[in-house]
Amino acid sequence: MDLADRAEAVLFANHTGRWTRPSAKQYPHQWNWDSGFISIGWSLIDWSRAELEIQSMLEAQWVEGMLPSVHFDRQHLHDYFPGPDRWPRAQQHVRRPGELTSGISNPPMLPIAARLVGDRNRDAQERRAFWQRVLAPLVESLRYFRTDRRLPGSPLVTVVHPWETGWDNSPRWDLLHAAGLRPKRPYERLDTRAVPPAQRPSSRDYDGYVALAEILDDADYRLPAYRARTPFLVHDVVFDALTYRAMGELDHIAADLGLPAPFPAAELTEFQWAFEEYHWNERHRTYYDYDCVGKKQIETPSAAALAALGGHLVEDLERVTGILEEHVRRSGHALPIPTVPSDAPTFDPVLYWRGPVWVNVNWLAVDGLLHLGLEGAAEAIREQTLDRLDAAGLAEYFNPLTGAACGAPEFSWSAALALDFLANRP
Ligand code: 2M8
Repeated sequence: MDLADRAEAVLFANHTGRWTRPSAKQYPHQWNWDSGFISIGWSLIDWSRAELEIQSMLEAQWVEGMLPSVHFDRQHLHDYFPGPDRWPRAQQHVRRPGELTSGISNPPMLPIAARLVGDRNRDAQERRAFWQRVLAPLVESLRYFRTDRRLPGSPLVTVVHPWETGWDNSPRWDLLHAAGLRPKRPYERLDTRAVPPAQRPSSRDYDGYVALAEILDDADYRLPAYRARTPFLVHDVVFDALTYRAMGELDHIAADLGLPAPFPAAELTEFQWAFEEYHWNERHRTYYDYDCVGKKQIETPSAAALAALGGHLVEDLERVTGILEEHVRRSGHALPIPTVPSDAPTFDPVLYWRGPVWVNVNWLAVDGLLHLGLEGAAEAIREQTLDRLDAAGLAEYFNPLTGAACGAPEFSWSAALALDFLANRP
């Protein structure tokens, strides 16, 4: 079977009837940013499933507007840790009775996907009907960041948990280690049953994740109460960049429907200025995350600044080529882009978000480079990513030194984005 057929087969196999699991064994529920990427893949082969993917995620929305990171499947509550019992108060926030969710959000890929999925439907009536159905809840999901996730003096999103960023154990979040948090309730991990422990976060990481979830739940997910007790509050460069893009995409959808812009231009400009102020580092000439507790940038080498190009708010070509060249040089000129440059002391070729190649990171970088007109660089990354997938399979992530598949096999966003890469070849 060729790569496109294999990718389609993965999506069909992981589809539950309501949504698409990231992987059958390791991640048996619906994940928010995964569903964004996955719907982009579906839009190429079965448009109605792309719409269903987005609608199903919207069914997990909170009364405050938040779209949670995980939408649980009741049939698999014993197959994944942490389940909804670790987010008990979260269940009172869910708008639709009966839905079960986590208590944190995820990078807003869903509004971006809604734009791309809509654009792929050539029937203008169907496209508009879809956009009419999803626009209001998607706008609410971004407004939530403004109303419930802002710290005084900054319009950027305050992210409360490494799981919220999607880059769980990235060295970007190692500041959590210093806090030495331990959960109150004992717990048992399930993630190392199917994937080797050397490819998964450490016990110390999990202690921190579970303890932060407890603090969040005790605070009933309200930022002021959480802020008083947590060591972890960040402005994530990828999250902020995608939020900026998401606002613009929803403005585009609203304009198409003849509605006023939900996010006025002044708001986008204010966000862009703050992005520059908090994230740009003149000395290292790159974009870093910002630690809102320690009130300083987190100067950790990673591919985050490249993934952030998918947010379409970095326009300075000199900066972009500098960041890309530096990352590639530090990684022995190998492509696709690893999550951490291979010469960094924190680099580990198989350890999850601490070095391996991830398809979504490369997809975001390619999308951003194309937006800036840097076709040559974009095509090189796209072709190398497709070669990797073709040779090693549609796995969750890859060892950048050997090309070997790591993590869960038959991973949905790897399949979905492979389809998109193939469709976008010149
Ligand atoms: C991973 O995160 C979950 C927790 O949300 C986990 O490790 O169990 C991350 O790779 C995240 O980015 C992804 O959305 C999720 C599902 O694929 O798995």
